[in-house]
Amino acid sequence: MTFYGEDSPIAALATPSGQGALAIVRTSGKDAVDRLASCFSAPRKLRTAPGNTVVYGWILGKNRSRVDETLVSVFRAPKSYTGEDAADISCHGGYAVAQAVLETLHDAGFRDALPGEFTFRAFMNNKIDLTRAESVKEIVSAKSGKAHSGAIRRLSGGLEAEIRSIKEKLVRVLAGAELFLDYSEDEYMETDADERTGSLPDRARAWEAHAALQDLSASFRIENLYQEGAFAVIAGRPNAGKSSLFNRLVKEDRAIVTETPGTTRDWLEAWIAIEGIPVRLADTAGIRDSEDAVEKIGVERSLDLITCADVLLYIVDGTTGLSAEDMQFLHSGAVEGTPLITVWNKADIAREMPDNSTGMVRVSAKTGEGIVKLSALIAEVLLADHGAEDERIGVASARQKALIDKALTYTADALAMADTGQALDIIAPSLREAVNCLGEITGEVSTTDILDVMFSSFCVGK
Ligand SMILES: Nc1nc2c(ncn2[C@@H]2O[C@H](COP(=O)(O)OP(=O)(O)OP(=O)(O)O)[C@@H](O)[C@H]2O)c(=O)[nH]1
Ligand SMILES: [Mg+2]
Repeated sequence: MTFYGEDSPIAALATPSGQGALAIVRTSGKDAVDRLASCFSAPRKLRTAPGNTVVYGWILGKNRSRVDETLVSVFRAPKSYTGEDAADISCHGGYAVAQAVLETLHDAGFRDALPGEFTFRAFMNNKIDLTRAESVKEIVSAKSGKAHSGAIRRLSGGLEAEIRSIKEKLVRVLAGAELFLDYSEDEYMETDADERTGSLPDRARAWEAHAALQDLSASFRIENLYQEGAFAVIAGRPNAGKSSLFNRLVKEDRAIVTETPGTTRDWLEAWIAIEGIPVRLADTAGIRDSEDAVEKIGVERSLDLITCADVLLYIVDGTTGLSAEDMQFLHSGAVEGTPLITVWNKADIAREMPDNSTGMVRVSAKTGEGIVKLSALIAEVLLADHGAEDERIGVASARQKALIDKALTYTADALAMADTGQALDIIAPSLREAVNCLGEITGEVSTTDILDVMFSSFCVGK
């Protein structure tokens, strides 16, 4: 059975399998370079290659048959991604070639890397902390520029530094409290009542840590929005122009558009980016009472989708204006609780919008008029009251968020106890728990179970 946490030589295809100019097979581990040399056309050159150099040669298979012509980048411990001796084999792209190289490596004593095992080793060898390890996964899966830049900030150590600084504050408060405890127990049995039960020394610093934790906790919603994206649903009466708007936003003729009301039955979806936010956009069947069995099911699906939406784009046909059915729907339970943008469509031929039209935007799916404004409004609604600050440090993984919230609760508990004059020996354990939670985020405090779960969600080769 293979498991994380040993240094045996491992290999994996680090690039997607499929046709391409090049593929990279990554190796790492004890004797990785020597083992690779045993199936390489220039073994001595490879074996003696210093770190950060590139060696040209052929990978040789059974009976020294040529498998592929390659360039091998050699890295020497501890100056490699994993902290071990490592080699990246740059071979020709294509499924068969990479597979043949991997099989040759198996014969030379390499085993397949587990998901995330290279990054796991980097963590174990103190090359990176856990926030940076997680950012590697986030970079690989980033769907938009904003998600990518947030992950890059974490990879550069921004989040690690912030967590360490909060932790340091709490440790100092805790140290002050412990000192006070020892001091009063040993020598000050006679301290006055207020000091003994008394307020936490250095309480202002604990409040600073509390505020910083609150900021980090709040950052999750936005970082997660850029990382995972949001769901936007286009809905409205038949013929309002939903499919036309969908096509306009997707910039492709995806949905069928006709002048016959009830054209869309099955809903359609596509990913688009709105101001850096990945958005899954759905076009749905027009909502109306219908006798048609198929259309009825379509309408039910539209209503189901609305309940999962992060934002609802309700399309109104601007040539007819808000109908009684529109009004009834917009004030019904179906919409309640879902952020709503009302889109006054067909601006090229429509009448004026009503006076009271806040949260309403005038567009033409046909000419593109108002689409920029609509996109801005969608971003505004999704970001809610959080501005999109470009340089902020944020939390993007649910694991980090849960630990920050735990640390926040413990800190708040400690502060509340201090407020009510509880004894320091009752307050101190809460602070210690908060410090432990923060240590778990960066990986100073970690159990193998957590690590296994975390790294197994990586892709192989990372
Ligand atoms: N002039 C004008 N016509 C539009 C505009 N948007 C849609 N239309 C027309 O309105 C008709 C209905 O458009 P669709 O996009 O199919 O409307 P829908 O809301 O998807 O309709 P259903 O799928 O039947 O619910 C078509 O004839 C479109 O060409 C617009 O901005 N301006
Ligand atoms: Mg349609």
